[in-house]
Amino acid sequence: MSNSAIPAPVAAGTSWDRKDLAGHRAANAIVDVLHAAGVREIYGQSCPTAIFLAAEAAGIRQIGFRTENAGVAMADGQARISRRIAVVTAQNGPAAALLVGGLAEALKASTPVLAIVQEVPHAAADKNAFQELDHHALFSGCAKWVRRINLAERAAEYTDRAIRMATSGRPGPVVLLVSPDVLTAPAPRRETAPAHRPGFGSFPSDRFVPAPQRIAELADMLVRARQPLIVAGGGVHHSGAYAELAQVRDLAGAPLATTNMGKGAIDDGHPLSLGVIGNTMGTRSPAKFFQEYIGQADLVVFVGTRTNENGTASWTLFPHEAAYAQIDIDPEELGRNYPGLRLPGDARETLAALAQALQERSTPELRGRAQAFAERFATARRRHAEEIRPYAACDASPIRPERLMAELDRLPGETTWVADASYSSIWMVQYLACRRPGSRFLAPRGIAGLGWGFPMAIGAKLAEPDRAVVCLTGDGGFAHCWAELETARRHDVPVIVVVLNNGVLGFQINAEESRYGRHTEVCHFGPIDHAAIARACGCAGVAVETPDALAPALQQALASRAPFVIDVRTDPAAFPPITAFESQLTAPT
Ligand SMILES: Cc1ncc(C[n+]2csc(CCOP(=O)(O)OP(=O)(O)O)c2C)c(N)n1
Ligand SMILES: [Mg+2]
Repeated sequence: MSNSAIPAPVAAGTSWDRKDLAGHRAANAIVDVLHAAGVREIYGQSCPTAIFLAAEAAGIRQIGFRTENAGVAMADGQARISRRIAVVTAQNGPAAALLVGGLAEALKASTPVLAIVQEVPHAAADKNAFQELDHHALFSGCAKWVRRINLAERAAEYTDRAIRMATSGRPGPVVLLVSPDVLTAPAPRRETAPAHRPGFGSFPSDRFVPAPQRIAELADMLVRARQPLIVAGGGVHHSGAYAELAQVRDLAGAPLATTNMGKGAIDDGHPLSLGVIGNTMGTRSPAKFFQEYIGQADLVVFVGTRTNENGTASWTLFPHEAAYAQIDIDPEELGRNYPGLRLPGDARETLAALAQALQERSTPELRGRAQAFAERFATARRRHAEEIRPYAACDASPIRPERLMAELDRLPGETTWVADASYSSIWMVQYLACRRPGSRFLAPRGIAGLGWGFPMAIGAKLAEPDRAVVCLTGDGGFAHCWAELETARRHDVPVIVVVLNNGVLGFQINAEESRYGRHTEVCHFGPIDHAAIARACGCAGVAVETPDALAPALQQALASRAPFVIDVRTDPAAFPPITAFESQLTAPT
């Protein structure tokens, strides 16, 4: 073989060459579409730089996170609250890899997040360029859709498509891969605004309903049922189906419960509310005394829930003999674990149609059964109140989490609650009451990764700056993301962080004790002063050792203009009412 048959190595040029950004480039084209989708913040670390230079010029603010895994959680929190697409960016390689966990959360929680990830320049591709990685393979398991923009002329088109993919059908995260050479290449100016309808960037983008006979069939099933139960999941929040859900409850005289993700969809004080059900119905849980009703239900209607392990107590909670129906925007979820009547559709519109069908069938007798249920549930509520009282009023130090929750539950005004994974999210959904349907209680319960609660709270506060945002987190989870205190201060995002500082990986201990009767050494931490960490980052912070100091600390936090950390010394022996941990219960301290 002669030398002439071997291709000469191609000089890749260098990525350090000065780029010309004058005129309209692909980066501008992408930013124009983001702007048309209502994006006003992008979570990034100045990379891909051409995007941020274009974004700045378009009035889009960059929120500079400290770590990419926190950045994607911030975008997720913002999307959940605003019900709009949120955008995060990352450099190629290690930074891109740090997006994986957060995108997986968004995939499981059905949140539309757009990740724009830098690629190495085309001329250097597949040559082991610095930090080159196969991003398609990296994101294939944690995103709904992944594409590379190869031509500057198509940058706007791909961005538009990415947003539509994220916000249509079952919402979810999408990834756009783009190299700096494409971003800085000239791109035609498109008239983006007129091409986009007003709802562009918000979700759900299409509110479709099941065929009318399926609706009629469900209405008939509800009328016929002796002991119906409706279980609402996070899809009810995504759809904004609060009023319609309540209307169906009233017309059918049917009790309502929610999953963890559905918390906030129903008024916990309503006589037909059973609260959050699933794997946390043990001693001192508000739903413990509703178990009898749930165990005898003859019809279970799921709305916007993926019927996952925790929400169904490992698929043991609902009776085998009951009839089932499921409303979900994703037909693939229908009948996954509970085959029954399939109702593919948007929760709000489907429930509205169901309400209409029930109106035609409603009788005074049907509406009257609500009264009988309500009396039965009132007894259950009284029994719970008696059971929880000594804990909610407990004056001991270290502080019982139930006492902390009782203090938080008294906070005045509208609050967006956010909790980290682990016990914080269970304390939150079990012991903070929803008084207005549509109140939000966010938690990274898509795949329950530690350390995502606090950054989600930052995103939630940016979505609704005028509303108080309080984040509950364990000390283990908070250690994943302390660094973002500086981000919150720098960008003036005054969230309140309540650390349940029990000095241990609580859940880990109880899980190990349940399974093996003992636990390992690393579940215990050395002492940490979280208030000092807050102050070191320019935030405010106080330590709380005794229950009487909780209310003043909360008042101080609410009045603070800076992010505020309340480091609460909590009882390491306390754990929330996870049914599987009942065997570890001891007498109150
Ligand atoms: C990223 C990640 N790592 C590990 C876990 C496993 N895990 C779940 S809960 C938990 C303990 C959390 O401790 P802490 O945040 O202090 O909360 P506590 O249970 O003590 O209230 C661990 C290690 C996880 N869910 N996510
Ligand atoms: Mg802990």
